[in-house]
Amino acid sequence: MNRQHSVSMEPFNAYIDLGTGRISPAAGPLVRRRLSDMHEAYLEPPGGRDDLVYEVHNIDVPATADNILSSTTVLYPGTVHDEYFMTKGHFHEVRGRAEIYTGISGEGLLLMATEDGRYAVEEIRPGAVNYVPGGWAHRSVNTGTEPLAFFAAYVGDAGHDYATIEQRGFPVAIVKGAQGPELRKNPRYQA
Ligand code: M6P
Ligand code: ZN
Repeated sequence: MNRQHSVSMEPFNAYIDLGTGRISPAAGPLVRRRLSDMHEAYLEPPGGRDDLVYEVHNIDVPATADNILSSTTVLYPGTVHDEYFMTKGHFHEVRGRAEIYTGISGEGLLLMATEDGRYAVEEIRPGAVNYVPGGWAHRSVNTGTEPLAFFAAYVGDAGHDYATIEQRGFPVAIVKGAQGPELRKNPRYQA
């Protein structure tokens, strides 16, 4: 068979600064999230603070199943009370869509959870590749003292479902303990 696929895009490169995780020149929209964009995500509200928590540097391609969307996230170090700075976290709207992360700089944890309340935690660090299967919500957490940067890639039609996490939360939070990061049950979690 001699099937031809219609070619609609040209190949291109993007460049990640392996020190900072930023993509330059910008290859797509930059998303910045502050504490005021996600105050309900923390176990205890951050009060009047409005720190910049993270930036997402996107590589812009059409959000279709033919494409792979990708971005770097630069998550700054800090805490809200004893809870480490983290991303909002989301399920994919198309629940079966998977995602891959790979660490660039800094150190942190990837918290994942299913809708029926299972959870998993894996480290994010340079050289680690995190595989997030379909059906697992994902949130990254900076447990270090430097910015945490990682690259993420996922099927283009996955979509971000933030509402489910905003309503139910994650089963656990990651907090700063005497010996390092600890898991704490989220009393507001709704399975
Ligand atoms: C990763 C990917 C992105 C996501 C970003 C920030 O780079 O999963 O899709 O946007 O982290 O996380 P969130 O969208 O949950 O704020
Ligand atoms: Zn995702």
